[in-house]
Amino acid sequence: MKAKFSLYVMMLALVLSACMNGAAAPASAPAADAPGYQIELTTNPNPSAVGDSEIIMDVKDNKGMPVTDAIVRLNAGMSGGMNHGDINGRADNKGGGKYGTRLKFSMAGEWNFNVTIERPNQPKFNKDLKVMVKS
Ligand SMILES: [Cu+2]
Repeated sequence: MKAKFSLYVMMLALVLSACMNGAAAPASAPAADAPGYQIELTTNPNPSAVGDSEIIMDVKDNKGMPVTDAIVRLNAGMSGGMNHGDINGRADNKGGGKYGTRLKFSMAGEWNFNVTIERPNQPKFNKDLKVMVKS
């Protein structure tokens, strides 16, 4: 009985540490000389809900002008490091500074989007954005 219990605790600890490893993956901070970008992330449906969702990112430069020549990549996961599989990839350039992709929210709660912006002759820019997903 006691042995069984401690085995259970050990397994739980393993699962938890697996989650923590995910959380510890550092969201790289933007380089000091990186240009500022404004990224407005919206979902469709809005408010966000569990299930398939469209993700739209409206990217503007630090003067408020639409950024149309970027490669925008996303890495999405639940805050707190729960593992829901790899959700990452390149968003489609929809024109006019809008970039979009689709994904499936598998669980309600806070999700983190790590957004990377790459442009010709510009330092890579990286930002975390939070989305609250309802059940
Ligand atoms: Cu979760």
